[in-house]
Amino acid sequence: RPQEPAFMPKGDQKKAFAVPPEYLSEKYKPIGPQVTSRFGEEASEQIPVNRITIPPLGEILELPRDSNFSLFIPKHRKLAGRLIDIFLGVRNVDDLLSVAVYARDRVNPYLFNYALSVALLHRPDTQDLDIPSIIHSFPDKYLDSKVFAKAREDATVVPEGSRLPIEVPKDYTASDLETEHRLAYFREDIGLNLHHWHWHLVYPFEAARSVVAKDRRGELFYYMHQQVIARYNFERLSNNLKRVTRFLDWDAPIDEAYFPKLDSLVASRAWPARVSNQRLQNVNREVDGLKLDVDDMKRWRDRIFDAIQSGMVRDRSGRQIPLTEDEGIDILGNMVESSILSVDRDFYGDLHNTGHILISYIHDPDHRHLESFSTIGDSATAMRDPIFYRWHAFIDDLFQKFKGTLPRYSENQLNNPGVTVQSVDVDVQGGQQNVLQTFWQQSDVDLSRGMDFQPRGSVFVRFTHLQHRAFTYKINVQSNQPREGTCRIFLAPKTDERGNPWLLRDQRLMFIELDKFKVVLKQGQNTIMRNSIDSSVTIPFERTYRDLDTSRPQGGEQLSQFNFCGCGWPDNLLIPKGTPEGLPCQLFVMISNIEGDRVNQDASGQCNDADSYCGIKDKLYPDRRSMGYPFDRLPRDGVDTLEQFLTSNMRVQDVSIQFQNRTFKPRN
Ligand code: CUO
Repeated sequence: RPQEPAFMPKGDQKKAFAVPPEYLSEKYKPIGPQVTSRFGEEASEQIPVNRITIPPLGEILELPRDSNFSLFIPKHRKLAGRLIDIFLGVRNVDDLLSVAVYARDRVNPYLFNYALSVALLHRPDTQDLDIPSIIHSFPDKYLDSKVFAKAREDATVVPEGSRLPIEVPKDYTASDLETEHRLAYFREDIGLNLHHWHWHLVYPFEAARSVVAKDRRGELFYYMHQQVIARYNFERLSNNLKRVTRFLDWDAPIDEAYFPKLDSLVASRAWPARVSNQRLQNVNREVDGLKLDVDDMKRWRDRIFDAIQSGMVRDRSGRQIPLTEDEGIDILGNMVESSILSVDRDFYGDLHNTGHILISYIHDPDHRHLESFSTIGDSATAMRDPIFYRWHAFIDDLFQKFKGTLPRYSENQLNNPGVTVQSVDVDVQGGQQNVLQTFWQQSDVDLSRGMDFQPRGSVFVRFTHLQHRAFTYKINVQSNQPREGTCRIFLAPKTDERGNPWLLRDQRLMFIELDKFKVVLKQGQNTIMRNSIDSSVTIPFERTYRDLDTSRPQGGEQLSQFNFCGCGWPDNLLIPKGTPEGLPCQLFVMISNIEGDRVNQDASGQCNDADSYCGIKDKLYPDRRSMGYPFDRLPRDGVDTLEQFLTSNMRVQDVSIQFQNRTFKPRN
């Protein structure tokens, strides 16, 4: 802190910018030469920065450098929008470099990083630029605050090469007295939080329309977060906890407490905690330009319920728009979140975002204690707090109420005549068939980018996360003619929290997507083999923690889409934890009819490998069906159980997830 300039590639610490003296911020101008030589003397290469007329930064500078920054706060969003416009508006990459260098030391670092990331993601001429992962820029949002003092000490005292990784204990935010702490390994998983940050970076709810209006973004907001809740509930059942309860009564005390034990290196403050039994309060914080009442949220909620019930929403001009089978969920997603695509943001409000804000200021709603927001107020940290899941369970239930009004899929809409899935098995590496295996694994991440060390050099932190053994699906399919199809794979617990068999109307909400891919079938017998690592839901571990991947090519196209490519469920959480005795589960496989699936486009290129939750950059969502199909709607009449739901192109296999309480040391 301050971090290195954002363009500086990893491992190239010998480069420095040759900055025009007037670009230095006011406090550094008098000592300009010393500051520029700070990096300059060690540099083998000077990168020239052109002198251009810098667009006025104006109100962007109103957010102090040492403040926290949140996209949920409209004032902060507006400032980010201004800076993004500036970054998008300059003529070429050289000018972008100039304005970025100029802004870097003047603008709030979080705001700067966010705006530059969005600009690099959307400028046609920066598609081949690589920017640091947020875990490297702001490791303080992802790691126990104790680590940083140790890291600084190590960097000063221990020569590079002799430094040992600093180990973060697996349980550092609470003890087992707190039952919710059983889920900490999931909520605080670094890859999970990186995925969430990237998802919201790729799908901002407010920016230029060309940036926001991505294909089916409202529906994807619903689906990605629905899967978060399904996966969280799966983890809860793995830990002998019942499904998460919706946060419904906004006047009642909130049972869940959360003490994040994160320090903001930028704001030099600890992230606020929430004790048990706090209640939502009206927020009135001049400093953030916020005046929001709990009653506002209640009005918006009631209007949204009315819209769902009547199947109609009204736009700003009072026109009635039907919530159709195909597009209703997209309209509703944008309305509930809300994004600028909402049909009427004044009338339907900003329900989901306001929930994040009110909860995040519960400890200091009128700023009398001069405290900032808590972790749920920032998409990089929101998933750490148990209340996040209660809030999103409520949001998801709104969407499910709407889905409950849609016609059920008929047998005809589900079947794929001529296709029979005969068997499904899972071969687990070095294990028993149909027994998935999970365990703890340790990995190392380099902190040196996000901290200002003298002398410099890598400092590694070792953290513990859930992992599973790689496995392969083996699916036998009979087809009466050559054809294509889409193979959809889901997993759910076999029984509810009491050990009772599910009604499908409940179990359908527990199905987590594991994979989805196109298959080409020949006439007769086919065997489909598919590796877990190729899942359409996940990105590989190396991409989540990018700098661990030493094999990646230096330059060229592969680097280009990092910010988009950073979106994807972390591979290490593909399979829920399970239990030591083996959690009984049902693996569901379906080969759907390609005629209802196909989207006509060329989806080849980079970052098309985690499309289920993230879509594909600059392309249509690659599956025409409703997201979550075939479990996104209530089962047809007369169908109570999964078995009754099955048509010949579907198959269910009993599997179990066995958790081994062992910790494996780092792979490198
Ligand atoms: Cu992702 Cu509430 O939307 O956090």
